[in-house]
This record gives sequence, C-alpha cells and structure tokens, in this order.
Amino acid sequence: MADYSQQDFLQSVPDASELKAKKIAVITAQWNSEITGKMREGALAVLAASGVSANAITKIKVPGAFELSYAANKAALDGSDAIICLGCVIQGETPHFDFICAAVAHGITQVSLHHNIPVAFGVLTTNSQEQALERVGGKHGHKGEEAAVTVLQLLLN
Ligand code: DLZ
Repeated sequence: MADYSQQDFLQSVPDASELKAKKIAVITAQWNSEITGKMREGALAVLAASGVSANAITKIKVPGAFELSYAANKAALDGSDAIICLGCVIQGETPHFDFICAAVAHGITQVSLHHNIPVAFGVLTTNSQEQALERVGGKHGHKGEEAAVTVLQLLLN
C-alpha cells in the first residue's frame, strides 16, 4: 500500500485528526468477491493510515453492485459523513453489465447529491477478471485505496 499517512493532502492539513470522528461507511458488493475483498482491505487500510477511528467505520456487505445505491442511501440516512462504495462488474454475455453499471453510477451520484456527503464510486467495470486484478494492486493501481483517498480528500476540503 502507498503510505497514505504521508500523502500531500494530509500533510497540508494542520490537524488531520478531525478525520478521527468522521463516520464512514464502507459498502462492499459480494459479486466477484475475490476482487471486492481486496478493494475493501485496501480502503480500510487507507482509512486506518489516515487516522480514522476503527469504531467510526461501518462495514456493510450487499449481494451485488446493483444494491450499492440502496445501501448507501440507508447509510446516509443513518448518519454517515461519507461513504465508500466498492464493487466489481465484469462484462458477460448478457446486457446485465450495461444495466448494472448505469444504475449504480446514477444511484451513487443521487445519494451523494441528495444527502450532500462524499460518496466514492469504487466500482470496477472491466472486460475480464484479469483486468480487474490489475486494478487491485497490479499495474493499474489499487482502486479500493483510491476510493478511500477520494472521500478523505473531500472530507478535508
Ligand atoms: C446479475 C449480476 C451480474 C450478471 N453480474 C454482476 C457483476 O459482474 N457484478 C456485480 O456486482 N453484480 C452482478 N450481478 C448482480 C447484480 O448486481 C444484483 O445483485 C442482482 O441483479 C440482484 O439485484
């Protein structure tokens, strides 16, 4: 993992301990769980490295990416200050891919705007599992870690 406690955005904040009390929900879809599990681990590691208190983090699992919007809306209603949505949709033989990707992108945006809180779109949309693996610690970075960095940046703005 990159050393997120040393990131410029945290260094530039006089007192990053304000993150400590922030209630953050990490919602993870279970489809393609070998990928989404790694995304979750990365996101949680970033939150820990950045000083977010472990008991301020709510971990939620949903069946698939389609359910992320519902769970994010519920987490917002329950008082989360920020939400990290994690999922992995892999292109298959059915039109499901397009429906799910469009629905979850739209749904997560709506939750963020309606509740006026940061909601990260940590949802991989790839053609293959190989491409997904390249994005959880491979040559294309770690999208779980990046989703956590995104909400921290927005909380500190
Ligand atoms: C049905 C489905 C399919 C075909 N593919 C995926 C996928 O690649 N990634 C994912 O997170 N979920 C998938 N799902 C499940 C849907 O997200 C949803 O859980 C079901 O359609 C039930 O609402």
